[in-house]
This record gives sequence, C-alpha cells and structure tokens, in this order.
Amino acid sequence: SFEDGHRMWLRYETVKNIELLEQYKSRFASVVLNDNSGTMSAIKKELKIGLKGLLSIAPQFRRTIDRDGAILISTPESPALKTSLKKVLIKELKSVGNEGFILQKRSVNGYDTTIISANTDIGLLYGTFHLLRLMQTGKSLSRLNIKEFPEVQLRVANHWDNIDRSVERGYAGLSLWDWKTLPNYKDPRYTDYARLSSSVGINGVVINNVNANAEFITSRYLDRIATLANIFRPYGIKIYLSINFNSPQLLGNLNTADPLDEDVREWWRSKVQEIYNKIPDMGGFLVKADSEGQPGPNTYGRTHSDGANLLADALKPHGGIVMWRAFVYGEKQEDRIREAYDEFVPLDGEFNDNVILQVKKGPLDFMPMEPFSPLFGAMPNTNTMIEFQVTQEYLGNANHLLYKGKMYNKILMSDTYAHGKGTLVGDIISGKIFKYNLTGMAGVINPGTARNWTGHPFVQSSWYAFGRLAWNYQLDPDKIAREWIQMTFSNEEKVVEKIQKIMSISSEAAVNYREPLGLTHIGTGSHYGPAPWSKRSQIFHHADEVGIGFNRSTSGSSAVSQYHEPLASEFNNLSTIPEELLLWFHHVRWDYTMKSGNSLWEELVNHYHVGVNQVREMQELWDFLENEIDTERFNHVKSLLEIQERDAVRWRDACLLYFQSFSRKEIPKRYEQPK
Ligand code: GCW
Repeated sequence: SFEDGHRMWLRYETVKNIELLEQYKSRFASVVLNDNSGTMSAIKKELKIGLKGLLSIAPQFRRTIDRDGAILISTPESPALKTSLKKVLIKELKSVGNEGFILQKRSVNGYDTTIISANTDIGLLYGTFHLLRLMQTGKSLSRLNIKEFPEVQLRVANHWDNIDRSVERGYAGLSLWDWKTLPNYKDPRYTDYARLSSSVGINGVVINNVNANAEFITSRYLDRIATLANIFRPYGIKIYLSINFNSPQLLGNLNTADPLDEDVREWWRSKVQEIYNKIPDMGGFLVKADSEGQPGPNTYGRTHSDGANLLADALKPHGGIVMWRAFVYGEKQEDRIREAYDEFVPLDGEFNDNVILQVKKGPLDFMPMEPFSPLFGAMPNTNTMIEFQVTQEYLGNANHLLYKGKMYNKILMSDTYAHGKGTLVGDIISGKIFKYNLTGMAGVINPGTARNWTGHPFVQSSWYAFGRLAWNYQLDPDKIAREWIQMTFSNEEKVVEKIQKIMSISSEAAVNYREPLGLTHIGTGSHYGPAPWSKRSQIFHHADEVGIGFNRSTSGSSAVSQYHEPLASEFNNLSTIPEELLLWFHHVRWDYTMKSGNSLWEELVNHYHVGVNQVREMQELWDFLENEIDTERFNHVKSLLEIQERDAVRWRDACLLYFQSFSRKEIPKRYEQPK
C-alpha cells in the first residue's frame, strides 16, 4: 500500500511465524513503566504502534508486576523495584553510560519478566527500540541477556537543507522542515523523523546546509527551530545549526568577522545566549569555513583553530560544541587531496576541548572508492569525528540502487597504523587510541518530502546502516543489511536472501561501472553522468598516451607520505598497492601487467563490463521478487534498475571510448562492442 515506503524500517508488519508470534505475545502480557517524562510517553507510543503492527495487540500498561510475561521498562530508581534488584541493576548499568541499556529475562517478585533497564529514560527508549527490532527480525526472546551502549557520543545526521527548502545534493523532494507553517503546524512527519532516527541511535541533527544561510540564527527562524527541538527532545535528539562564519557582518552590521576582534567575540556570545534562551539544550554549531567559497578565519589572517575556538568559547558556558569541518580546499593546490592534512596537522592541539574536527571519510570527497583520510591517526590532540554521505551525490542520485554499508565498513576497518598495526579508523574515532573527550560520526542524509523520504527506497538502507554503525562501528554490514531487509521488506528467507545478494553486489557494481581501480571524479558537473573528457576530470585521471592515473607517490605529489608506515610504502609501491586504489596513487602504463595477468587496459575494460553485468544480475535477482513483496515497491525498484542499467552502459561506453583515444588499444573481442 501507499504507506509501505513511508514507514521505512519501522514497518512493524505482523509476525508471520506462528510460534514466534505466540512467544512474543506471552512476553507482552503486561508492560510496567512509569509514564513521567516525554521520553517515557514516546516509549509508550512506540510500543502501541509496534505491538499493534507486529502482534495485533494493544499493550496492557500496569504499575506493578503481577503476572508472568511482564515487560518492565525502568531505571533502577523505579518504585516498582525491590532494593535487592535495584542494587543488581545499578551494578550492571555501571558500564553502559547515559545512553546504553540492558535487556534481560529475570524473575521479579517470582514472576517471569523481561527487563529493559538503563541509567536514563533515553537509554530505555533505545532498549525499547532494540526489543522491537528483535521481534521485527524474528529473534527469539526466550533467553535474553543483552548489554548495549554506543561506541561514539555524537551520532549526527547532517541535512544540507536551505532556507527556501531546496536541498543541496538532495534527490527526494523538498526539505522536511516547512518554515512557512512552523511553529504553528507540527507536521506528524517531524515525529516520525525523530522515531526513525532514534530507532537507530541517532542523537543529533544538523538541520541546515553547511553552505549556510546566516538567517537561520535570526529570531524569525529560531522560534520555529525551537518547535522542532521540542518535538525531537523526547527522542534524545539534539538540534545543531550550521552557521555562516561572517554572521557578525551579515546580521550584526559589524565590519569584520575576525575571530580575535573583541566586538566579534561579544557578538557571538550574545547571539549564542539568544539561541539558548529559545533552545536550552541546543547541541552546538557545525561549520564549513574557508572552503568552496565559504567565509572563514583565513580571510582575517587567522587559523582554523582561531575560528573554531571563537565559537567554542561562546558555546562553552551552555554546554555546546563546535563541529569544525576539515573539508577545505581552494583552487590553488596542485593535489587537492593533500590540503586538509597539510592545513590541519600543524594545528593539532590548538583546538578547545569542546571542538571536534569533522573529517570526510576520504581525502577528496565522497568518492565511490578512495582511501581513508590520512587525518584519521594524525591528530592525537584534537577530537576527530568522521563524516559519511548517505545521499548518493556521486552514485546515481536517487536513481541507482546502492547499499553503502559495506563502503562505510571498509573505511572504519581500515588500519591507520597510527599506533602500530591494528589501529583502525573506527578505533580512532571512538576515542580508544588518543583518548578524545568528544567522539562522533556524522552522516549527510538529505531525505525530503518524497513519499518514501529518500526517493530510491534503498537509500534508506544506507541511512539505517549509518545509524547502526555510529552506534557500533564493529557491526557486520551484511548483518545490518539483513536486519534492514527484514524490517523493511519481509522476513521470508527467500526474499531476504535475494535482496541481501543485490545489496552486497551493489557497491562493487557502482565502482566497477563508474570509477574502477581508484579512478575518481570523472563525472559531469552535476555528478550524475560520465564526463572523463571534462577539464576537471582530466586533472584527476591524467590519461595520456603513456597511461592513466594520478601520481601521488614520492615521485609525484607525495600524498602517500601523509599515511603512517608501513602504509605509506605499501601505497607508494606498485607491487604492494591494493589494485582498487592503483590509479588513485599512481600514473600507470597502459600495458602494465596486473595481478590477473591482464594489461592495465584490459583490466579497465574488464571492470567496466563486470560493472554492467552486475547491474544486470541485480535486475534478475529483483525480478524473482515479483509477487513476494508489495507491487508498489517492486515496480518502483524495477523501473529504477532499468535506469541504472542504462546509466551503467553509458558510463562504461563513455569512459572506455574516451580512454581508448589515449591507450590506442582494442577492446578485446570477448567483450561485446559498445552499442
Ligand atoms: O561534495 C561536495 C558537494 C557540495 C558540498 C560539499 C561539502 C555542501 O559537491 O555540494 O557542499 O561537498 O561537503 O561541503
């Protein structure tokens, strides 16, 4: 039905397996909780929706445990608990922090009880979502003993939403925030958004574009934003704002925004005070400065740390933080990917403790395939978080089926060697290596008013994966995919299996038919289609008669040396570099012999063809699902896969024909000729 996409992974379809259905019902004979906060009401509401869908029952809310099969949702303070059990719970909850929870089966007052316990109501909400997820994914509840807590503190969705409701790199309609009807009309979607976010552990949302319109922090908007904050608060979600560094000039009529100017500092202090008067728990600011034309401290001869600390000082008394982006580049530098490292590493240790550097996963941008950013592991004295992209800017927008969970995982599991072998990017950003006092993960999600929020229904899977990995970066991306399918489509094994296969092929396919072997930025200005002939592309792929690829080895831009040893040498050396990154770091002769025995040219041809074939395989797998899932989503994805196949062929043919004009080599006969 029309609702299928809209509900995303909180679809709560009726449990089909009769045994499980009976078991679940017996576990929900009553629900004991104390409805004394917005969050507890949110829990109640979620249970009503969830149990109605999953079990077709209305939960019986009680004040005491008086029967077997109760669910107790409570912090240890609850009056429903005897002192002895209180003590046990307090002890067990020592290690889960403010957001974690335990989920256990226990006998309480002699009754067989399922306990969700946490130190805070928010922890209880996460525990409730976890329990619901167990049922959504067909897990038995008979022997529960779960302890969960998030690996990073800030799990933040970034929206690139503009004030006119257009969304930069958004492909799913208008911005969700309707400034014309706020604060009066509280669209139920705001609550659904909070439910969805909270269900995967997201606890922050930057509501506006990093290319920031200063108007967002004027009173006109702050009242409306405060209304959103009120809706999100019970779900444990804080609002953050992207700010324009020149705001003191744009809004305050000052003639400078110099971070060391006392009037500027005073302006920010009072602006921040004004914001906190309206939104007492505002999270802080996200800042894109001195990048792609955005203003910043460099204009005034100051450093990034001067800029960040200016805001951090103003936010500090209110408990706010600054997420300062490291995505910086002007047009001067010959090898743009070096820039963030070169600019920020010398500033290590200069940032206040309520600043966290927000670093894109790779050194260039959200490329389909790039190494992790060398800043991970190079900033021992500066809190550093990672930024992923959910919206498919470089990956077919909302037209292509792509699950990014595996891509995120690959980066998070990359070894930086910052403290010897086994210092993973995930370990760094969770503060395990350098003892950061702030840790986090951001995801640029860009959903919109599209009926299904994301345009392509599968963009939801990357959003889901982002949230789950922000909670625990060690989760297996295939398992996350499985969960998502079960919650979003079906628990039928044959359906799960087919969709999981499609998702697992999808990220490899996307790289193969677009930018294999470490090629990068060969798209059009809109980033959708192929344009290897464009001037911008040429400065990245460097194709010529000799070969192709960017020489970033020690004989080139030497970007390899931004990595720790032995990685720097591994990347520097043709015989040890992973081939998927070959052309990222090296300019390689067309006739160079690859590990497969193919020449580089043949290998390139092969990758492009494999990519197209993988899309066709995805189409075939999808076709099995006719009659197995709802017609609406079946047809929708089927049509989009047709577009994806068309585009994959275009990428393949455009790139190969263009590169062939340099390689002067034939496309081996075993491949079909481009049409
Ligand atoms: O990837 C690039 C995008 C810009 C974006 C920028 C950034 C918001 O093309 O649209 O601007 O990155 O991340 O700041």
